[in-house]
Amino acid sequence: MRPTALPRPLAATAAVLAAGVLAACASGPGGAPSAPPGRQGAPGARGGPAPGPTFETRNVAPARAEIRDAEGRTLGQATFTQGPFGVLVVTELTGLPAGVHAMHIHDVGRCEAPFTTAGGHYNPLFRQHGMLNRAGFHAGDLPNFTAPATGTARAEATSAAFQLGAGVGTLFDVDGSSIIIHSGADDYRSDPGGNAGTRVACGVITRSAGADSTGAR
Ligand SMILES: [Cu+2]
Repeated sequence: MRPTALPRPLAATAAVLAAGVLAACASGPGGAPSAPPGRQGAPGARGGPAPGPTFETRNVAPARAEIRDAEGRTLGQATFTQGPFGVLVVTELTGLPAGVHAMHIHDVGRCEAPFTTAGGHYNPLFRQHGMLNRAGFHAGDLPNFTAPATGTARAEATSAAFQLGAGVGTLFDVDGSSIIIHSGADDYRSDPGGNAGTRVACGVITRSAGADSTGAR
């Protein structure tokens, strides 16, 4: 299916909007967001028109991936929800080695250990890897997250660089897409993989039950 136009966020640099749960959140007394004096925004900005939605959400079903390690054990799942400004990705995993792990969307929806069948990072615009790379980034780039020594790792991120609907950046192109967890952290710079180590777990991204299988909206 051919896109009719390049969605604006795919050309933007600020695609990954939010990092994992362990990211610090600057806040002032009482938990209110703090801002330096005089930096609260341009005069008249408050109350101005909000930017319109970028993505169609009507009839765009959520998606999920069951994430398994190389021995076939299920570690958890990721869910994908299309919002008007990007996709919310929520991942919950147990049994990962403690520490910081990279997480990416990979190009092919096939997860046969050692997961090379998933291909490289999802990169429909042929960029280099990394949010900190001036020649970047891959649409499939996502923030690192931290797994605790015991218990469940939960990561939340949003991205406007891919979408669940039809068009440029759809996760449901002809060969599908997968989500991969790596043994180490992404350095956000090194092309093509972020120096993130081996692929420790993988899940094929599928539309949730009852969804329109064509991706049409
Ligand atoms: Cu990866």
